[in-house]
Amino acid sequence: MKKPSTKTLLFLVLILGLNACGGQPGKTLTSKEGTTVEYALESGLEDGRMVYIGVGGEINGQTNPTLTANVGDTVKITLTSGEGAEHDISFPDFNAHSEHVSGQGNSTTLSFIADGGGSFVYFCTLPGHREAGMEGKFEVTGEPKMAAAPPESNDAAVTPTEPSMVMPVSAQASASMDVTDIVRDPTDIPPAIGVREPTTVRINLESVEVDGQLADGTTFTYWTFNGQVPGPFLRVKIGDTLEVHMKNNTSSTMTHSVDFHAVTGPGGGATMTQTPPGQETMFTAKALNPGLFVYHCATPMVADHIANGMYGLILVEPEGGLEVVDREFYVMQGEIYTTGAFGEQGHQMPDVEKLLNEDPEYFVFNGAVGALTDLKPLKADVGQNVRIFFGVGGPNFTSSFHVIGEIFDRVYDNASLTATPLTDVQTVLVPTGGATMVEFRLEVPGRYILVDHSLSRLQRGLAGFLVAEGEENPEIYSGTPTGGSGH
Ligand SMILES: [Cu+2]
Repeated sequence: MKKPSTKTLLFLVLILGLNACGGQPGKTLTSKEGTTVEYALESGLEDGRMVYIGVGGEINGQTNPTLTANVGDTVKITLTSGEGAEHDISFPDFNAHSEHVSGQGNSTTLSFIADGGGSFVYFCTLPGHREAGMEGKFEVTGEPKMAAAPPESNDAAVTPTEPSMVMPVSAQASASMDVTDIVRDPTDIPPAIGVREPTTVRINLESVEVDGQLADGTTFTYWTFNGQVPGPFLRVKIGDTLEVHMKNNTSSTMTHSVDFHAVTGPGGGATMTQTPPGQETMFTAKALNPGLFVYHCATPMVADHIANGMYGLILVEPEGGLEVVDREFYVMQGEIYTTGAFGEQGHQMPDVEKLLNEDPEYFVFNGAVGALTDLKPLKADVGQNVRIFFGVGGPNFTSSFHVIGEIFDRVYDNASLTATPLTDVQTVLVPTGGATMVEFRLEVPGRYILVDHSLSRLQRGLAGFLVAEGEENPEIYSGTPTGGSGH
């Protein structure tokens, strides 16, 4: 964090001093008598974007209204959280930053002096919010703002994306946080449905923002469905009606929602589930197509919500259900974009710049480094038939899914459960927001490693173990171990 320069301090002292004694703000900073201009803004969602909406006066109802003032004016901004999510407003050229505000109807005010003319911007500094649309213009009429006026004049590196300006308040609480296990157990799958009449299935989702372990000594604030990554594995049958109840935990800072790829209708549910903290929404939809589908949060910036952990799979069983196997596993791949480099210790903040540049620090199965190796490896016995439901949350990277030392006997490519499966496949390509279903029989005991065969990602945390126990099978595999993957 930058230390304030002498000029900054002088500037602040001037403002504070003037305010304290009820003087005329701006008088000593400009040659012109200042007046006070007041604006009220409310945060909201509009056409899938996060925006500021003008309240009252000329800007009433306008989206990201252009705010105006004259040099020397005192500008007073009241920001209200219209939809309940956490926001702020910042005028970086004037070193003016509001407090964070959250909870529907709560407000914060910000006052500063427009100490120079020109065309400027204001925006929300919460990660991703500016990119999602919360940005407007601030026009000041009068003498151009001098280079000497802003305190950062001798440092050209100050930009709106400076980390210190996008650091949410929660970062300060990292030392005392509770760290939760956010890893979804790969065996956490509801039982098969098989043959039954279509019915209405209630689905309860709750978005929860939780500090979890990303890697050894490293934590991250995840945004989750039901507290873990991926979200719960949902299992319904073709013809069922989904009754989706979407709750957003009262402790959330963001609005969240859900888009089901299994749903037919605009938004896949996202248009009916934009849910502010502490509220609940609902929609129903009929499962028309069988398959294995991704669901994810679809609140702007969607990529940000996905990167932070908001994705899961829903299986729509075809008529008659799936063939019975001995073991089923649930695995999803995603990337995480942190301010610190891979392996950096302590609490990590999301990095929107890296997200937009598609430059992740971590690649993970089931939410965290070590999730499916040290913490919750897949386990089965030799002779068993294994099925893996594999999906990619992303948000940006496809997977070349491969199990080292195994061959997929059957691949339900692109998770199509009605097409004839591919047979005898080594590696399967899975798109972001897509899935696959693979099946194979375990013949030889040992440790098989789940990877994305874009293998640099192993170095960024992406690996899982499938441990097969049972009798050696020298007819199929034998020799003297020398090390290497799998042994
Ligand atoms: Cu979300």
